[in-house]
Amino acid sequence: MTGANIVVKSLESLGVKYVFGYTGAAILPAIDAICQSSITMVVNSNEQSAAFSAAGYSRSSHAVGVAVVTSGPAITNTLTAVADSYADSIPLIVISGQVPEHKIGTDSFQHIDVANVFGATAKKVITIDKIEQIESAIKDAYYLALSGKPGPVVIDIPVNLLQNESVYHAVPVETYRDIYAHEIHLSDHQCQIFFTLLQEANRPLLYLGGGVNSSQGSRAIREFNALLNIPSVNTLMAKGVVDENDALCMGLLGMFGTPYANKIIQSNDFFFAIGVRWDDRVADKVGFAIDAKIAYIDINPEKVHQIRTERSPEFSFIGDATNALADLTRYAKKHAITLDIHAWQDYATKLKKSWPLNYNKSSEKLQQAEVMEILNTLIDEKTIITTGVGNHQLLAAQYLKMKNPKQFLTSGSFGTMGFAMPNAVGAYHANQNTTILVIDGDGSFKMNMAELYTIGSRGLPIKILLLNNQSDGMVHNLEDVTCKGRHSASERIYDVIFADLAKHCNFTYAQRISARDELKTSLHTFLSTQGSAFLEVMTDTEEVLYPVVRPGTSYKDMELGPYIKEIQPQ
Ligand SMILES: Cc1ncc(C[n+]2csc(CCOP(=O)(O)OP(=O)(O)O)c2C)c(N)n1
Ligand SMILES: [Mg+2]
Repeated sequence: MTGANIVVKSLESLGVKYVFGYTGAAILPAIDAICQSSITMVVNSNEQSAAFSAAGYSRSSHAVGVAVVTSGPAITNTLTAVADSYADSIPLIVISGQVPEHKIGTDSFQHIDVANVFGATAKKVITIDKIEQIESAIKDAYYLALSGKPGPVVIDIPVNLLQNESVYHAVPVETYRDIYAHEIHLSDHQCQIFFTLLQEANRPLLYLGGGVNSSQGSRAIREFNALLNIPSVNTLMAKGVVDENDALCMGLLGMFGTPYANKIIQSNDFFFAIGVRWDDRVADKVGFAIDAKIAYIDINPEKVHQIRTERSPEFSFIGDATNALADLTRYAKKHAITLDIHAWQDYATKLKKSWPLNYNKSSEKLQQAEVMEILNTLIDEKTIITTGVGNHQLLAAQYLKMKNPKQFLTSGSFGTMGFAMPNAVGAYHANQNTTILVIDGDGSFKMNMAELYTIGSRGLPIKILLLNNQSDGMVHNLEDVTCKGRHSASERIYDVIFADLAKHCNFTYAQRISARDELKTSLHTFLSTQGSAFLEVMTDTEEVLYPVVRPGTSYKDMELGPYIKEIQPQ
């Protein structure tokens, strides 16, 4: 069998149903074989989008998304999506065709040294130099990508090896899976130390991260907290890990976190961080003077060592957060552990009610925040959301209360504009009976606008909500503060009706609106359209995103803006 067919057989044995990619000479044998197999190839409009679609498949499921691209500019096009996945710990496989082996090192057409270029952005780069390696490399890459701190694996295969003949050994995939299947648990002694610290605390707070953003992780934290009812804050990567409608869930923490999350962190005395990497947009603001004891669980040894050095946690554990939480829950049940923190729970509940999000309600122009507020009442609890990067992203994170894990897909660490549409394509293929809703800004949308073609031409029933403030709003806001209001390169003076592009790309529903009285009904029609739908909402260029905790300042310096105020809860 050819190397190309070994690639296909290996992917099929791993249960891969879709690959996302783009063709070219060096990958052609593999793509030819894929298109004759049980695997469906989804052709994106460029390779960054293909890799993002594969990542969206992983972000919204338990499987690993696969992208297949050719050499040179094609594989370098995936670099941003690979780096994005690495930064957010997302499993991903990118397979690239390479120039034939005899041309490597000859300054050949479309050659790039993949191992060197991707060395710092991938969890692993595998350069295939023997056809016999292909089967084991692909099967191992799948489980390596998922294991420990998940991440992207790039497999580079010279085209002559895809064309040559070899033997497919059909090694059971479990052989590779089991390599990574070791479990580490908390001992009873460690559980006892943890609960002694927790019971000494009066104001404990959970700090939840992407490491628990899975069905098992979410179940584990919910079972743990069903016993203890500890207020929580979460990172962007952990939206929906606990039900955000819950009175004790304070939601997004950080530079643009909710008022109540950024307030509660100022008075906790036991900070239990789970599956987080202490992003500077969250943790720098805590500073080293946080007046709380710290407990930390994470699977990434490097991160735990860093935090042990920098923050001297009273308790820390390197291991899978799901297992550790299950151990703690078992111990708590066995020893009938309860917490006497009623005053703190009441404080948290009241804080959430007293400091609601708010925005400029007297403007004639629609506000992005207002769209989010209405949208939150219209989306069903299974809807999967992808976002761009900017004000619309953070407003979505603040206003949309997610009930379940893996529902809010966003570029957390890397902040990559252009993320939303291609990730939605991947999320759709992994969740075909679920509403997939893209929330994009006009700047972010433009970056991978060609995915309108992918979605429209394939008739994918994806809903795209474009919040068009005719600017790079987040930067526009920053310029008001740091550039004396000079708006350099952040306004879109030339108006294109993006909804018309969607119409031309065969969308079932495509509208632009700017009037308040159209908003609710348009959102409703848009969301209930059977096929692909595009709603462009024109919003206020001058809208400012609040709250904000500016770089170099701390949570006590949070600026709430002119509209967020304390109210008397009913
Ligand atoms: C690929 C990339 N380029 C540039 C940036 C810097 N950046 C962050 S937010 C932003 C503005 C985003 O504009 P838009 O998508 O319209 O969102 P808005 O803030 O207007 O809601 C820019 C330019 C980035 N994050 N990613
Ligand atoms: Mg914008």
